[in-house]
Amino acid sequence: MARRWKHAPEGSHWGEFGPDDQRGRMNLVTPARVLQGVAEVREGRSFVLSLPLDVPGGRAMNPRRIPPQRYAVIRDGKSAGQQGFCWSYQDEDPDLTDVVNDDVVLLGLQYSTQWDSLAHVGSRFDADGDGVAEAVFYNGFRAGEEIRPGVEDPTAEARGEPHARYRHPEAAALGIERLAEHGAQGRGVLIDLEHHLGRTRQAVGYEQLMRILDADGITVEEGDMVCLHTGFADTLLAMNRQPDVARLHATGSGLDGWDGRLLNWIVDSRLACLIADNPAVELVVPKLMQPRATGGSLRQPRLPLHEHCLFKNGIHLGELWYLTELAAWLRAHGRSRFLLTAPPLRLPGAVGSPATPIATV
Ligand code: UVW
Repeated sequence: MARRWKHAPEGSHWGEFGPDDQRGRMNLVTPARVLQGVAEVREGRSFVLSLPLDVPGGRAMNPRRIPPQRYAVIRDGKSAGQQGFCWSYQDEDPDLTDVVNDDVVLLGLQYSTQWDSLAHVGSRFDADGDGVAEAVFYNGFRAGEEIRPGVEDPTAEARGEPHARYRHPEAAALGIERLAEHGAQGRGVLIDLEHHLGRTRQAVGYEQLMRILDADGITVEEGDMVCLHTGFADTLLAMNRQPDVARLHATGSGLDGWDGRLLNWIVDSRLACLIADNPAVELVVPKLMQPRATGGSLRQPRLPLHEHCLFKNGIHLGELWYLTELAAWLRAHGRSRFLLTAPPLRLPGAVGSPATPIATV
């Protein structure tokens, strides 16, 4: 396939794994790196790194995202648990003893513990050099072409289902199934920001991160799946599905996406992906934004780390993971590495996915 860009964005590495690559830096998690992860398994003990998927609770934390709504499958007027076994819509066989439960869920795929695919955040960028900025994603895949918006259903809002306005949104490129097909298994490395910084909200830049890595004797190597523990998810979980948004806005650190040295380190360290127990890995604080007025309009991302990772460098982001128990165990045992197994749903075209990641030590 011809290259789909003439200009790559500044600071990007489009084409690093080939012009058609859709896996990004997860390519660095090779079989040899998986074996390094397996070598970290010494106790056979596992930690689940997911929140219950109905946390945070409600829509206060992010009104765009809907909590799971589960429905029982009703067949022939019988609810789940009352139904017998049948393969089709034919009558059930009264001589069979099985009773069956099925259910259906409507769930924002990025409501709780999640992966962001490379189709989640792109940028308005003039990739083909014709002077017109278009919505473009990693490796030049375009919205409206490879990444399709789905079919508009203008009646959705009137029906009280605003989330259904665009039916079957489809990412024909860069969908989350690309990560699932990799397996998302490798060596995890946990950086315990909370241990050093507490749970007060602060933006962590390059200098501070390097001090923490030095203090804890951590080296991030090529292909590592890097997890940042801030304590945010633990505070959220304790709120028991009634999130106190004002308190959460004051809780937990995040990376400073405006720190160029930090962004360079993310690329130069050759880490494979970045994961945090907070909502965005980076700290989204308006006062950190440094608007450049261009003809009266702002030309900058709201989420600079998302732009740098997902759009420019093919680095998947994991958010709202639950890392507290793992962090405590690793510290008590003088360790920071583990085997991480974290496949997303193999749901073709999805731009994000819930996950139930497992750390094994
Ligand atoms: C946005 O809200 C854009 O995304 P995320 O969940 O990745 O922080």
